[in-house]
Amino acid sequence: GLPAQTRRGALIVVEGLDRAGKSSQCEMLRGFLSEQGHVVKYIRFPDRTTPIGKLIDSYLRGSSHQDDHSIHLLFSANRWEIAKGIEEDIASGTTVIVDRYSYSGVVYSAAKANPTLSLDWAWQPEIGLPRPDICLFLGISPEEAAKRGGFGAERYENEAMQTRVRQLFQTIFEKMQDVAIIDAGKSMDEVSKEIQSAVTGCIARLDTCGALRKLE
Ligand code: Z5A
Ligand code: MG
Repeated sequence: GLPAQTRRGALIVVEGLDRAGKSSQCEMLRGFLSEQGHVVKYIRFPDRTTPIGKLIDSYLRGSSHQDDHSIHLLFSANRWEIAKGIEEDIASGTTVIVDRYSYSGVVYSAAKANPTLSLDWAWQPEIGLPRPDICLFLGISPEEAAKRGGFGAERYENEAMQTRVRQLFQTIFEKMQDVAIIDAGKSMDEVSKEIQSAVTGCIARLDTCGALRKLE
């Protein structure tokens, strides 16, 4: 007979402000979905392990300088080098959880207020990448974030940058589809429950909505 049709996996992106708990929540979501019988992979951007990722890592730690446009394109290239793998995983039934994605990409670059690096310019190299089935945005007030520790030593971890990042995230998510805005100022378990319910709804709807789409 015909081989059973493999149900595709879901592409789940977790975005948010610094110290909102993205990585903690990605781990918890991975556990939750695995228990439900899903095959799950957890990846994060930047992926600092590839040759391009090593350039990004050195830039973020302040060990090297890069032109604003150049580093922007490297962050995007870091997604493109893994995009095919994501598509193959999804097609073969694996659900992929992604910690930061194109939205961080455009927001942090545009927050630099470089006159030739608009949000619109920044979005162009993202076009054609796998489009998330759902994007969870973890919002947190500066006061709550501060309780989770001071700024780290990396390049973007300062007040001025974070304020612009906050505004820009709001700008892009206001008009976007398939976003769930999550109040990440609550306890770890409360946040996790909200994420689980948004993701469960998304996976239930996937049955009928066909193939993985692309960013446009
Ligand atoms: N960047 C870019 O410019 N362009 C791009 O295309 C991409 C990224 C993809 C590095 O990112 C930088 O790269 C980032 C954006 C830029 N710049 N900044 N700033 P990263 O992903 O490597 O950053 P990170 O090191 O993962 O830090 P983070 O994002 O700030 O953390 P998080 O993942 O959101 O939070 P966490 O590690 O899960 O939790 C932080 C702490 O809070 C930890 O002690 C937890 O135990 C605690 N926590 C978490 N949740 C809670 C709750 N609910 N209550 C109390 N405490 C909590
Ligand atoms: Mg993180």
